[in-house]
Amino acid sequence: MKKVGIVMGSDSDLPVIQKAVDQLRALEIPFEVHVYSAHRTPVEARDFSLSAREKGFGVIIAAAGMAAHLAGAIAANTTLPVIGIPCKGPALDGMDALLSTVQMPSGIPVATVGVNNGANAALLAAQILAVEDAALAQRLSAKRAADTAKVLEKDAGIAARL
Ligand code: RP5
Repeated sequence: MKKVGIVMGSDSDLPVIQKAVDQLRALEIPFEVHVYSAHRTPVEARDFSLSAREKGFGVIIAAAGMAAHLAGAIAANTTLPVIGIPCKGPALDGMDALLSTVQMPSGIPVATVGVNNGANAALLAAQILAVEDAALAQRLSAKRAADTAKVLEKDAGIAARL
Protein backbone atom coordinates (compact mmCIF):
# COMPACT_ATOMS: atom_id res chain seq x y z
CA MET A 1 0.00 0.00 0.00
CA LYS A 2 1.15 3.58 -0.67
CA LYS A 3 2.24 5.53 2.43
CA VAL A 4 0.75 8.76 3.72
CA GLY A 5 3.31 11.51 4.23
CA ILE A 6 2.52 13.80 7.14
CA VAL A 7 4.36 17.10 7.42
CA MET A 8 3.83 19.66 10.17
CA GLY A 9 5.29 23.15 10.18
CA SER A 10 6.30 22.92 13.83
CA ASP A 11 6.19 20.33 16.59
CA SER A 12 3.69 22.68 18.24
CA ASP A 13 1.23 21.32 15.63
CA LEU A 14 1.57 17.80 17.07
CA PRO A 15 -1.80 17.68 18.91
CA VAL A 16 -3.54 18.17 15.55
CA ILE A 17 -1.33 15.62 13.81
CA GLN A 18 -1.91 13.10 16.60
CA LYS A 19 -5.58 12.88 15.55
CA ALA A 20 -4.51 12.05 11.98
CA VAL A 21 -1.98 9.48 13.19
CA ASP A 22 -4.58 7.77 15.41
CA GLN A 23 -6.99 7.52 12.49
CA LEU A 24 -4.39 6.18 10.07
CA ARG A 25 -3.30 3.57 12.63
CA ALA A 26 -6.93 2.48 13.14
CA LEU A 27 -7.24 1.97 9.37
CA GLU A 28 -3.87 0.14 9.17
CA ILE A 29 -2.39 2.67 6.74
CA PRO A 30 1.41 3.12 6.71
CA PHE A 31 2.64 6.68 7.28
CA GLU A 32 5.74 8.77 7.93
CA VAL A 33 5.77 11.99 9.97
CA HIS A 34 8.14 14.97 9.54
CA VAL A 35 8.58 18.48 10.89
CA TYR A 36 9.43 20.65 7.88
CA SER A 37 8.59 24.30 7.64
CA ALA A 38 8.00 26.23 4.41
CA HIS A 39 9.93 29.20 5.83
CA ARG A 40 12.30 27.72 8.45
CA THR A 41 13.41 24.65 6.45
CA PRO A 42 12.37 25.44 2.86
CA VAL A 43 15.06 23.19 1.35
CA GLU A 44 13.97 20.12 3.33
CA ALA A 45 10.27 20.78 2.62
CA ARG A 46 11.05 21.07 -1.09
CA ASP A 47 13.25 17.94 -1.18
CA PHE A 48 10.57 15.91 0.60
CA SER A 49 7.91 17.00 -1.91
CA LEU A 50 10.08 16.40 -4.96
CA SER A 51 11.00 12.84 -3.90
CA ALA A 52 7.68 11.83 -2.30
CA ARG A 53 6.25 9.89 -5.24
CA GLU A 54 9.39 7.84 -5.84
CA LYS A 55 9.62 7.10 -2.08
CA GLY A 56 6.23 5.36 -2.16
CA PHE A 57 3.91 8.04 -0.84
CA GLY A 58 0.41 8.22 -2.34
CA VAL A 59 -0.89 11.34 -0.59
CA ILE A 60 0.55 14.05 1.64
CA ILE A 61 -1.03 15.75 4.65
CA ALA A 62 0.45 19.15 5.55
CA ALA A 63 -0.47 20.94 8.78
CA ALA A 64 0.52 24.51 9.59
CA GLY A 65 -0.71 27.53 11.46
CA MET A 66 -0.63 31.33 11.06
CA ALA A 67 0.52 32.36 7.52
CA ALA A 68 0.17 28.71 6.58
CA HIS A 69 1.88 28.29 3.23
CA LEU A 70 3.28 24.79 3.93
CA ALA A 71 0.58 22.81 2.10
CA GLY A 72 0.77 25.08 -0.94
CA ALA A 73 4.57 25.00 -0.99
CA ILE A 74 4.53 21.19 -0.86
CA ALA A 75 1.82 20.98 -3.54
CA ALA A 76 3.97 23.19 -5.79
CA ASN A 77 6.62 20.46 -5.93
CA THR A 78 4.56 17.28 -6.38
CA THR A 79 1.54 16.07 -8.33
CA LEU A 80 0.52 13.79 -5.45
CA PRO A 81 -2.71 14.96 -3.79
CA VAL A 82 -1.99 17.30 -0.87
CA ILE A 83 -4.40 17.74 2.03
CA GLY A 84 -3.92 20.88 4.10
CA ILE A 85 -4.85 21.18 7.76
CA PRO A 86 -5.07 24.78 8.93
CA CYS A 87 -3.95 24.88 12.59
CA LYS A 88 -5.30 27.34 15.10
CA GLY A 89 -2.60 29.82 16.16
CA PRO A 90 -2.37 32.40 18.93
CA ALA A 91 -4.54 34.94 17.07
CA LEU A 92 -7.58 35.06 14.77
CA ASP A 93 -8.94 31.63 15.85
CA GLY A 94 -7.27 29.86 12.93
CA MET A 95 -8.92 32.02 10.28
CA ASP A 96 -5.45 33.15 9.12
CA ALA A 97 -4.32 29.56 8.50
CA LEU A 98 -7.68 28.55 7.03
CA LEU A 99 -7.60 31.24 4.36
CA SER A 100 -3.88 30.76 3.66
CA THR A 101 -4.42 27.04 3.10
CA VAL A 102 -7.73 27.00 1.24
CA GLN A 103 -7.28 30.01 -1.05
CA MET A 104 -4.76 28.48 -3.44
CA PRO A 105 -4.60 30.21 -6.82
CA SER A 106 -5.68 28.10 -9.82
CA GLY A 107 -3.24 25.45 -10.98
CA ILE A 108 -1.92 24.11 -7.65
CA PRO A 109 -4.78 22.63 -5.60
CA VAL A 110 -4.73 21.90 -1.88
CA ALA A 111 -7.68 19.91 -0.47
CA THR A 112 -8.33 21.75 2.78
CA VAL A 113 -10.08 20.28 5.83
CA GLY A 114 -11.48 22.24 8.75
CA VAL A 115 -9.33 24.06 11.31
CA ASN A 116 -7.42 21.50 13.45
CA ASN A 117 -9.32 18.61 11.81
CA GLY A 118 -6.56 16.02 11.72
CA ALA A 119 -9.06 13.16 11.73
CA ASN A 120 -10.76 14.33 8.54
CA ALA A 121 -7.39 14.81 6.84
CA ALA A 122 -6.55 11.16 7.58
CA LEU A 123 -9.97 9.96 6.44
CA LEU A 124 -9.69 11.90 3.18
CA ALA A 125 -6.20 10.48 2.63
CA ALA A 126 -7.62 7.00 3.28
CA GLN A 127 -10.43 7.56 0.78
CA ILE A 128 -7.92 8.64 -1.87
CA LEU A 129 -5.83 5.49 -1.32
CA ALA A 130 -8.98 3.34 -1.21
CA VAL A 131 -9.75 4.21 -4.86
CA GLU A 132 -7.23 1.49 -5.77
CA ASP A 133 -7.43 -0.63 -2.60
CA ALA A 134 -10.58 -2.70 -2.06
CA ALA A 135 -9.53 -3.95 1.40
CA LEU A 136 -9.01 -0.39 2.64
CA ALA A 137 -12.36 0.63 1.12
CA GLN A 138 -13.95 -2.14 3.16
CA ARG A 139 -12.29 -0.91 6.38
CA LEU A 140 -13.62 2.59 5.64
CA SER A 141 -17.14 1.19 5.13
CA ALA A 142 -16.88 -0.69 8.42
CA LYS A 143 -15.85 2.52 10.21
CA ARG A 144 -18.82 4.37 8.69
CA ALA A 145 -21.17 1.58 9.82
CA ALA A 146 -19.76 1.72 13.36
CA ASP A 147 -20.15 5.52 13.44
CA THR A 148 -23.74 5.18 12.22
CA ALA A 149 -24.52 2.62 14.92
CA LYS A 150 -23.17 5.01 17.60
CA VAL A 151 -25.47 7.82 16.46
CA LEU A 152 -28.51 5.51 16.30
CA GLU A 153 -27.72 4.35 19.82
CA LYS A 154 -27.77 8.00 20.93
CA ASP A 155 -31.05 8.50 19.04
CA ALA A 156 -32.58 5.56 20.89
CA GLY A 157 -31.38 6.93 24.24
CA ILE A 158 -32.30 10.59 23.81
CA ALA A 159 -36.02 10.23 24.58
CA ALA A 160 -35.20 8.65 27.94
CA ARG A 161 -33.02 11.62 28.88
CA LEU A 162 -35.57 14.35 28.07
C1 RP5 B 1 3.72 27.58 11.70
O1 RP5 B 1 3.81 28.51 12.72
C2 RP5 B 1 3.65 26.24 12.39
O2 RP5 B 1 2.96 25.34 11.58
C3 RP5 B 1 2.93 26.53 13.68
O3 RP5 B 1 1.53 26.26 13.56
C4 RP5 B 1 3.13 28.04 13.85
C5 RP5 B 1 3.90 28.38 15.09
O4 RP5 B 1 5.11 27.66 15.14
P1 RP5 B 1 6.01 27.64 16.45
O5 RP5 B 1 6.42 29.07 16.68
O6 RP5 B 1 5.13 27.11 17.56
O7 RP5 B 1 7.16 26.73 16.15
O8 RP5 B 1 4.80 27.64 10.84
